[in-house]
Amino acid sequence: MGLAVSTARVPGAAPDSGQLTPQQLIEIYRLMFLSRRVDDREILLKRQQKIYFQVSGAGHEALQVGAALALRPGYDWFFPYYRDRALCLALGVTPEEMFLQAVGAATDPASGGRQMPAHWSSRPLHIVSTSSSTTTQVLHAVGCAEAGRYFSRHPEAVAKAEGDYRAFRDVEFHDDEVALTCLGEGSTSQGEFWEALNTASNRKLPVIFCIEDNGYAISVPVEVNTPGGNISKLVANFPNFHFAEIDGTDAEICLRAFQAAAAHCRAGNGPAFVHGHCVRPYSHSLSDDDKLYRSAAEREADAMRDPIAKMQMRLLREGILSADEINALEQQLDREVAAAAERALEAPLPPVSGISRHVYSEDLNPTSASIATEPTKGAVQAGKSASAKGNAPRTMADLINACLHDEMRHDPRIIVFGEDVADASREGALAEVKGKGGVFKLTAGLQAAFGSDRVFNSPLAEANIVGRAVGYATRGMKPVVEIQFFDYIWPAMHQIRNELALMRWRSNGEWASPAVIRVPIGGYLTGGAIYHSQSGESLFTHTPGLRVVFPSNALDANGLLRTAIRCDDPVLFFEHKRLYREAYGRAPYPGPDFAIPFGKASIVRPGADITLVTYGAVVPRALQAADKAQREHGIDVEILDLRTLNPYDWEAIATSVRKTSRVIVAHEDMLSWGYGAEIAARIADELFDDLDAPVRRIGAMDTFVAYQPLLEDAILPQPASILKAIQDLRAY
Ligand SMILES: Cc1ncc(C[n+]2csc(CCOP(=O)(O)OP(=O)(O)O)c2C)c(N)n1
Ligand SMILES: [Mg+2]
Repeated sequence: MGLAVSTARVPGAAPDSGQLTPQQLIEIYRLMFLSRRVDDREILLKRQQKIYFQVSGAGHEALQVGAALALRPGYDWFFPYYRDRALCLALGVTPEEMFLQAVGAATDPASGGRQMPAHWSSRPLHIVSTSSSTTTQVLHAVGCAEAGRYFSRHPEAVAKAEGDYRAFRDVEFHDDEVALTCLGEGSTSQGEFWEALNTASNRKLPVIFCIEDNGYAISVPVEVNTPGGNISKLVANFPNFHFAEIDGTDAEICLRAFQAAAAHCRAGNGPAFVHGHCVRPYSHSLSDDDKLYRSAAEREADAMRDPIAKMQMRLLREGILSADEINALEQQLDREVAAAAERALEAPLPPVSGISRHVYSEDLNPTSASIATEPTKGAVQAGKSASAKGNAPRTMADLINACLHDEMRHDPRIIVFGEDVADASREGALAEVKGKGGVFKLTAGLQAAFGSDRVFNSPLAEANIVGRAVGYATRGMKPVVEIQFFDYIWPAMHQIRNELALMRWRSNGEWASPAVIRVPIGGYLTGGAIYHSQSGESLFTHTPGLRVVFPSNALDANGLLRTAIRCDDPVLFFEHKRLYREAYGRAPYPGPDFAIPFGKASIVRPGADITLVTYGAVVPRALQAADKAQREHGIDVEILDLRTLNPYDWEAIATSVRKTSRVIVAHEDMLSWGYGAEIAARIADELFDDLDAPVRRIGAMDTFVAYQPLLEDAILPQPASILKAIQDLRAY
C-alpha cells in the first residue's frame, strides 16, 4: 500500500458518495493524525515558552476532516472556530502556517502576529478571519451565504468600479456554493446562534451549522448550557433545515453526514445542521485542567472514543495498513511537523512600525481632499419630477433618503436592511399602500424602487443586522443597514466592536467589512425619555477601525453619507432625530455625486474671541448662544462643527484655538468620559502655550434623559447654558 505522506491536501482526494477507497481512508487518518501532532508540538512549544497560547482540536478531528472533505476550499466559504485545526489542515492550511501563528511571526498569513494561534484565516481557501468571541461567526456565515445568492441573482453587481471601495473588493461566487460555520455546544447558548438559525431558516440559505459537541464549555457540562442536554432536540422545528445528529468520532459517518448536508444546501433546499458528538481529551486549553471538574471514569470513557485511535483500529482491522506502515506514516508526519515548527521559530517577527497598518483601509483614504465636490445648482433627482421639489431647501431626512436612492442606483452592490426599513414586506400590498420605509421614513420608497432583493426587513434583532452585514461586506457587498434607535444598538455592540471594526486589522488586511450602519440618535425630543434620547458616540470613537460620522445639517448629511457608502472602512453614521425635519440646516438637492471628505470640520460661524468645538444637535443651539453673545455682550464666538468624530479635524481646532486662545468643547452626550474629554485633553496637551484660559467643556448631566420636558431641558445642554459658559470664559 502506497503511503500518502505529503502535508498538503491530495488533489482530487475528496471522496464521492460511493465506497471509500483504502487510499481515501489513509488520507483521512493522515489528516487527523497530523492535526493531533501539530497540537502536541504546540503544547511542547508552549511548555518551552516558545509560544504564548495553545488551544487544541484534539477529539474533534473526525468531525472536522469529514466536513472539509465534503466541501471545496476556495469555492465554498468557511467560518470556523478555534478548535478547527483539522478542518483547516484538510482545507489546505499547512502546519508551518499554524506554527507561524503560534510564534506570532510577521509571516503568519492569518494575522501577521496579531491573533492567538487557532484563529484561522486564509483568503485563498475562503476561510474568513474569526475572533475569539464564541458564536459571532455564525451570523457572518449567514451574511456570506446571502451575498453569494445575491451575486448569482444580480451578476451586474460583480463588476468592479473605480472611485469607490469596489476598486479594492473583488467578488467571486458560485451558484451552488455553501457556507460552513462551526461552534461548540456551549456556544449554542449565545443569542447570535438563534439569530443565525432564524435567518438561515427563513431565507433557505446554504449554510451548514456544525455543532462540535464535546459535552463541555470549559468546565460547564452540556446540560447546564442546553436544556435537556441535546441541542438537536431544541432546534428540530426550524423549517427548511436538513438535520443530522451523529457520532462525531467516526470519520466516515461524519463525512457522509456532511456530504448529505452539502447536497441539501447546494440544491437550494435550505440550511443544514450537523450535530457531532465528539470528545475533548486535552482539557479546554493549556490554561485549563479538567481533572478539577471531571471524574476519572468520565475522562476514561472519553479516551475510549478518541477518533484517532478509532481510525487507526479501522485501518488495521480492515488490513488497509499494517502496524509497521502506520508507524512509518506517523514517523514521517512527526518529522514534517517538527521541521515545520523549527522553520516557524526562525521566522521574522512583525516590526513594531507596522502596528497601525490595516486599522483602516490602506487603499482608499476617505479624508482625501480630492473627494470634495461642490453642490450642483439646480440639480434634479433621478426619478423625481423637477417641479415637485425643484430647488427648494430640503430637510436632512429628505437629503439622506435622496442619497440612498442615488447611491443604490449608482452601485448595485448596495443592499439596505434593518427593522421596518422596507416599504412593505408583503409585496402584494405595495400596489395599494404608500409603504413604511423606516420608522423615521428615511428609507421610504427604496424597496419600491430597487426591489425586495435589495431592501428588506430584518428580524427584530440588532446583532443579526450587524453580524450579517459583516458577512455580506467580507464578500465585497455594501450593506447599508439601519439600527432603528441608538438606544437599542447594544445587542449589536459585540458585533460592532469585536467583528466589524476589527476584521481588517486582525487579519492583517486580508479581510475587511466596510459596511455602513445608519443610526438615529439623540434627544431634545420633548418626551423621548430614557430609551429614545440616548447619545454615546464616544463609546464608538473609542473603537479603532470604525469611522464615526455625525452631521448637523441636510447638506452635510447628504455629502457625508455618500462618502460613507463609497468608503472602504466600516462607518457608523449617526443621524440626529431632532434634526431630521428641523427648519435649521435645510438645503437644495446637491446632485448625485456631492461628497464631503471625512475629517474636515466646517466653520459655521467665524469669530475672534472664543472657539466653540461641537457637532450634531448642539450646533444650532451653539449658534443661538453665539448670536446672543455677540448681540448682548459683544463676544465674537467661532463655531466649529466637526461633522465627523473619527477622524476629526485637529488642524481646524488648532488653527482656531491659536487664533482665539479660548476654547469650549460642547456636546449633547454626558459630560464625564464624553467625546469632549479627549478633545479637551489634547488641546491642553498640545496647545497649552496658546491658551489664555482653561479648556471648558459642556455636556449633558451625568444621567439619562428624563421623560418630563422640564427635566429633559435641565439635563441636556441648552443655548442658555452655552451662553453662560461663553460669558464665564470671556471673563476668565
Ligand atoms: C462571547 C464569549 N464569551 C466567553 C468566552 C470565553 N470562552 C472561550 S471558549 C468558552 C467555552 C466554549 O465552549 P463550547 O462552545 O462548548 O466549545 P468547546 O471549547 O467545548 O469546543 C468560553 C466560555 C468567549 N471566548 N467568548
Ligand atoms: Mg464544548
